[in-house]
Amino acid sequence: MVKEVRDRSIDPASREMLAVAARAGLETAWDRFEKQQPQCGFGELGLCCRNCNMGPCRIDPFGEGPEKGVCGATADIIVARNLLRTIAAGAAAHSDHARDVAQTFLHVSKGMAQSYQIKDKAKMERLMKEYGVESQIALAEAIMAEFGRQEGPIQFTRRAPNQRLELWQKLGIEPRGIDREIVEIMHRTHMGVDNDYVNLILQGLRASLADGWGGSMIATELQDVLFGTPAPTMSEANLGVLEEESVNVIVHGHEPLLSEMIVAAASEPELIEMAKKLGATGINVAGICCTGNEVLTRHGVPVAGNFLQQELAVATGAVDAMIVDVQCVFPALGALSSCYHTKFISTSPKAKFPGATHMEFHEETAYETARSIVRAAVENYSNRVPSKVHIPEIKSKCMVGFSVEAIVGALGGTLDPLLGAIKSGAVRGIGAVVGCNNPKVQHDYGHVNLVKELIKNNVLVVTTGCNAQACAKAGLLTPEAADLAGDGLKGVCKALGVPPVLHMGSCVDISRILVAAAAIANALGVDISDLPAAGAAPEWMSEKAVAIGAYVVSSGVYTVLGTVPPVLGSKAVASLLTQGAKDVVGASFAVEPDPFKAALLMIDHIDAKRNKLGLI
Ligand code: XCC
Ligand code: SF4
Repeated sequence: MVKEVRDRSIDPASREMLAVAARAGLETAWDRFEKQQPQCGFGELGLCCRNCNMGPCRIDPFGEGPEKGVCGATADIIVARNLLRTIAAGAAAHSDHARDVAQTFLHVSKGMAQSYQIKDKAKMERLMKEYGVESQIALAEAIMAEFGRQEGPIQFTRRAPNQRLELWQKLGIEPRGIDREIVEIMHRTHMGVDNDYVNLILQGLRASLADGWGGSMIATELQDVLFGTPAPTMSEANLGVLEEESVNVIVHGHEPLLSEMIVAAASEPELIEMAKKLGATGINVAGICCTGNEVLTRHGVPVAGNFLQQELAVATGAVDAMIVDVQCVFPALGALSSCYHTKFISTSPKAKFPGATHMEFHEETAYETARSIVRAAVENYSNRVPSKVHIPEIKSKCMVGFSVEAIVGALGGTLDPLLGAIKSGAVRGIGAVVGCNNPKVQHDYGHVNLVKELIKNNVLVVTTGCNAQACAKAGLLTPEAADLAGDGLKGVCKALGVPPVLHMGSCVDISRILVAAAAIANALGVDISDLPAAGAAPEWMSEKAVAIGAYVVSSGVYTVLGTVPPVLGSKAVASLLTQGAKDVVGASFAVEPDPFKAALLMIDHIDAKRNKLGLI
């Protein structure tokens, strides 16, 4: 049965475009999701294995069919191995992104990547101190070495509280080099290697820590060095940021190495002049997914939408170029773009798509390539079919750019006012709400309702990724949104002039949340797991989200998932993740699809931690 448009999304702009797409007979992720029903039960439970060619094997969850694979692997082993491979893929995605940024930073240090500069020198100098090196090149080399480090911990893990570090050491999960941990997952999940689900999961946690305190943190830090550390900025979000009279260029994907250059090229007078000659008023860049967050938080570039809106943006008929790099890009965009004049441009040698024009992007010639891409977009403006253009007149204002540095700045240079507010109870605790969209959940419903419920209960929310974009669209990222918060949080936000929901960046920037959590824990002299804080991913879908969930929990933060991970085929694994983990890493997962109930779980957890700290 085809769901009504209103059941698919709570976002009015998306509803409007879903109706437009339906009238035009276009297929979207929601339609394809329905065609997949019922989805494979073995897959949902994590019970199928194709790690060798004696298989594929699957375990009967009802205990009537096979209980073991051909090799003898049980449900526990298969579920754990599958989970580990998911973590490996997610950690690899973040970390390979980080590697590209680190490589660019290295080349900038050697004067080889002319399009890029150092934008935050002070931050670079802080990093040099942290690494104990004297030069920019030495810093770049030391960071590059983190990927292949065979022994010894990754430097940024030293930012964690001592109690946390000791715990990781005791458990044997202090991460070594990023590549090493990911390779070790692939080895240990190969047929006939690690067949102890607890031992397997510990390696999953170790690799995830190499992502959170390694790959993701490296990406964040070096992106700040190269492109500037975000500071509070106003912008707008939702499909209504597209402009009927302008050349609309969308950047979608994850790496600011590309989107930064596109933003710069789009402001070049010569290209703007060219657009004007073709009858446009100018060039309008807008973002989708995390590369959108990167240029939003650094330059105030508006956001066209989050993950599930990528097709809806094309369906406006007003996108002259959809420029993508890596991650979260639907291969469906090729066929869809061909129904419009939209030029779908892939840029990464790692990510090609059917139906895309490939304009490969290399750091040595970054700006020139960005220029030709923007030029192609401008030229394409004249191919627009006015009768096919439909832009919903819906957008919201948002205040973004809350890096840790910016938060400390807003607090007057120290965390003390925030600590004071937490101690007094004005701020009951901190909720980190992050993650994707997923057609299993009504679009943005989980995000917006969970966040609203938390702020109503005086929980200060920090957000990244597609949740941040959902919040932006729902108007929750404005100082005025403080009126939706409980009295305590409202007072704090009004005094500081900040929103009750702080946009901290893209998904790799969840590392900023780790840094903030570590700083707060250190200031209070406790472990991260003692903080009145909780995390949530109400609509998560990607493997990256699983890696994130794993490192957040391993760092000591209780985390509520809104969609069910494929682990229920093993009672042992499921209970280790939701119960046992508490005794191991001091935090665990919970699964709660209802955002109102999820908020209650988080608030109960926060209250319990407050009690333990002796705060009322
Ligand atoms: Fe992708 Fe980062 Fe998920 Fe959004 S939140 S759908 S991973 S863009 Ni990362
Ligand atoms: Fe089957 Fe074992 Fe091979 Fe997996 S590793 S496919 S369970 S025989």
